[in-house]
Amino acid sequence: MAIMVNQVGYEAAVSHKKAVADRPGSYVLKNAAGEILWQGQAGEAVSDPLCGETLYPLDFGSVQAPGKYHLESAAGEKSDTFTIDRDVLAGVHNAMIKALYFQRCGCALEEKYAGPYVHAACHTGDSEVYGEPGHMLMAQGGWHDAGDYGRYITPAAVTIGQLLYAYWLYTMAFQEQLNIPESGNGLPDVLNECRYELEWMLKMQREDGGVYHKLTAWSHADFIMPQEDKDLFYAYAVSSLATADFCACMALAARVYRGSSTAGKEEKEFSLRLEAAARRAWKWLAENPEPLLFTNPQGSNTGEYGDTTDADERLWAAAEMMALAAWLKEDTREYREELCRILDTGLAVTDFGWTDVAGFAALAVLTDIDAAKAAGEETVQRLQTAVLEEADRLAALGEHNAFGMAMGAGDFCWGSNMVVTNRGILLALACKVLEIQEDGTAGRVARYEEVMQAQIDYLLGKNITGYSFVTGFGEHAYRHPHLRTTAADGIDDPMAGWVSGGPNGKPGDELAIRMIPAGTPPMKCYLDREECYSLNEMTIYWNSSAVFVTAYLRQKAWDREREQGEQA
Ligand code: 9MR
Ligand code: ZN
Repeated sequence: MAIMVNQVGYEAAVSHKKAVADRPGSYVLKNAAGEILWQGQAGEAVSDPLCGETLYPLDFGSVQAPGKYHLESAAGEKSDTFTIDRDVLAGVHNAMIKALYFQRCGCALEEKYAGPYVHAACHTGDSEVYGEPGHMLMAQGGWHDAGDYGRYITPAAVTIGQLLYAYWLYTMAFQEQLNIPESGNGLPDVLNECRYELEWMLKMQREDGGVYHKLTAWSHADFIMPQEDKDLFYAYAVSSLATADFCACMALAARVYRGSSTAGKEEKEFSLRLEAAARRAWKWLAENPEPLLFTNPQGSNTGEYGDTTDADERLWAAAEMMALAAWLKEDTREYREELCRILDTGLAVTDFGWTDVAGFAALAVLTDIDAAKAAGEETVQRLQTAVLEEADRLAALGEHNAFGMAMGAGDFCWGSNMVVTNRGILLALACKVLEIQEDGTAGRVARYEEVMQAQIDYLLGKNITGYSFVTGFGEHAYRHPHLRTTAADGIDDPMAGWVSGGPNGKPGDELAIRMIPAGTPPMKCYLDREECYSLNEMTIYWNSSAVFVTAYLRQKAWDREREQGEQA
């Protein structure tokens, strides 16, 4: 790919419209009729450490007219086509949420909602508590985690956390109906879809409050449809990781479902169930202060989602319990003490992945006035400082590569696309902090937003592979996710809206190891091959992370339009 663009497109009113080319010289922007709307020189050469090429940035931010365009070099090389329009991210944003519906387990997918991607109800049987033969658990439901059919608490909690915060902060971006079974019931569909997962999570809690780490078979199924997978599923050991994430997630959901402007009697009842579950989990955590981590039993190959510490999970739980208690005007002391105790150990509070969830504690405290009051000024300042320092570090990374993105060469790990979008979440939170501080430096917000835009541009095609990393979106969207249903359903195209894990500098599957020569620059370590689970799987939490960032960008574009309207 000689000219790399965001293949979905650029928001008309936003001035960050950038591409990258591999040749210097002059370029034009043409519409479908061949008319030239912009002409300019590529910027100075950048020796890019992420992909190992010398590249030349293009900036056509002055073009605002809606339309379908491509970029063209003097030698006649063309980019993929893309759109410039208002709310250009709407389609991909909604598809990334709707994709979760296709992961629903325990129910049939009907043509009305699923189009051609129908299947009969899957995994309808009871599961056995691992190590307790005959002790059965009725834990049907939830979303398949990824390309496999397992369901795991810690990534589930992160997915729900990202979606609920995105909804809570950028509600306008969640107004469209998604054609899921609950659509039209008065509740935003993102809350309907999340409820499907939350109902399953509730079933994973033991009577004493502890939460089973995961529900999977002993080994991953072959590439078969889910209803054909008849393996026995096990509920594996209770862990403090799962219990703390569960606690946080339930406390947050209790607040969001009850506090949502559309909440009716049913949502209130649901919220009370979530709250009770959160309290039981909290009690378990208090009674079990030692880390209870998780490792797979020998010989089992389903996901582990292991961790070396549960401090960040306990921190998130304390923050959400504190926020909930503050919202209910209850005593928050117990939660604040735990929050401060863990913060005092000096752990970082800027990540939003399943290994490190501490960033969610910062989200909880910094996005809610009552929670901030409960935390106290000192803690608020400490969290704000940490968030802004990290945002500055990320923004600075953008100055050292041709894509303007907050990535270093070492950041391209398994699921690197989540690193890309989770950094977008951190930058969004930093913008919120600046807004609260009423920091007059609008330039700082603009800089963070520019980097957020670069993260999304990358995801949608402005990268060295030339692929858009979201199925169904872009002229060259990847088409072969490591996803069992897609592999087995006999349909050519995968369903739209799945974010690929993306380039992985340390490939971890057989085919990728064989095909990618050692020393390949990290952004080039990608293959659009179904077999490559370490490069091209999809997961619920890679989608939710991207949804957060598209929600921010959509909402900001509207805010800007409104401000401009008011000024006019
Ligand atoms: O997303 C996970 C990635 O960060 C890890 O490096 C990898 C290996 O442990 O596991 C990934 O998670 C997989 C999970 O274990 C099972 N479901 C599919 C997930 C995505 O590949
Ligand atoms: Zn299933």
